[in-house]
Amino acid sequence: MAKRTAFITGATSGIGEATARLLAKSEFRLIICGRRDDRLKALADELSKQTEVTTLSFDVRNQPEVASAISSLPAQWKDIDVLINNAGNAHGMDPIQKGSLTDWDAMIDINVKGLLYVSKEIIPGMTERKRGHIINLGSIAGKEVYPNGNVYCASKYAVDALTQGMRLDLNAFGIKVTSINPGLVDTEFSSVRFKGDTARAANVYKGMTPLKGEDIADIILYTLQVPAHVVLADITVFPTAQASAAVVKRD
Ligand code: NDP
Ligand code: 8X3
Repeated sequence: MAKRTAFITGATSGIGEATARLLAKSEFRLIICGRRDDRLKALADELSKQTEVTTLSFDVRNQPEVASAISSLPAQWKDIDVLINNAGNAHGMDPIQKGSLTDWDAMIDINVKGLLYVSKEIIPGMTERKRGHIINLGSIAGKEVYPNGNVYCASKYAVDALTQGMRLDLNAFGIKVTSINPGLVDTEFSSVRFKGDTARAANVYKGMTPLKGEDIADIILYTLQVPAHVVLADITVFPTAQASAAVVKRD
């Protein structure tokens, strides 16, 4: 069977990188994306021993850059079967009265507008071909607001709304839309959120066993392998030690 083409944003670390590694071993050829070109190239070199891989380096915040990068794909890469909208981060964790405008802009621009800019380029091919699968990385933060989560939570609530909107609007075209909403996953996420403060980042996972990027990659692969008549619409996944956004059992 011909391999499906999967387009993964945020493939330079964490969940996106783990997903690229796992999909490369299965029935997928990959378009991997991120801003850190050195990491993209290294990952492409490694995974191209297993499948066909191409890279696209762009900032999801920059709409003309997104459009030009995706339209630069050669003909043999244009028919994208699977879009994994994974690029995103939290920036800061302050109470609303002390929040930074720069952090707020980053989260809205990357997590919400960036996801839209990428989707805008890829959805028309899917509607034309009347098939495709979009997987959006939401979060438990898009299902429950927690203290000091304010704008990050708002950005992930927006992702949840966009996922539902995509599912409704793309239903007529036979396109599957899935939302994956993890709790705590040990990636570069906390170190980005706390601006390189590695001690503060490590503290997020102290005394408990968090999920790994590979755990989410396993779920993504499963979601992509269910029969054509099945769609996993909305998945929330916690580490066993977590019961809600704010309730975590720690030793
Ligand atoms: P990482 O920080 O490890 O990875 C984030 C990825 O997003 C990187 O590959 C980064 O690539 C990319 N990215 C960030 N900003 C931009 C940008 N402006 N333009 C293009 N790419 C960008 O975090 P995770 O793997 O944990 O996060 C992946 C997704 O999972 C995010 O949407 C996050 O919100 C979500 N999530 C994470 C959870 C967690 O606890 N870790 C839990 C729930 C959801 P580069 O810097 O090279 O551009
Ligand atoms: C990341 C998980 O709990 O830090 O989306 O918001 S959390």
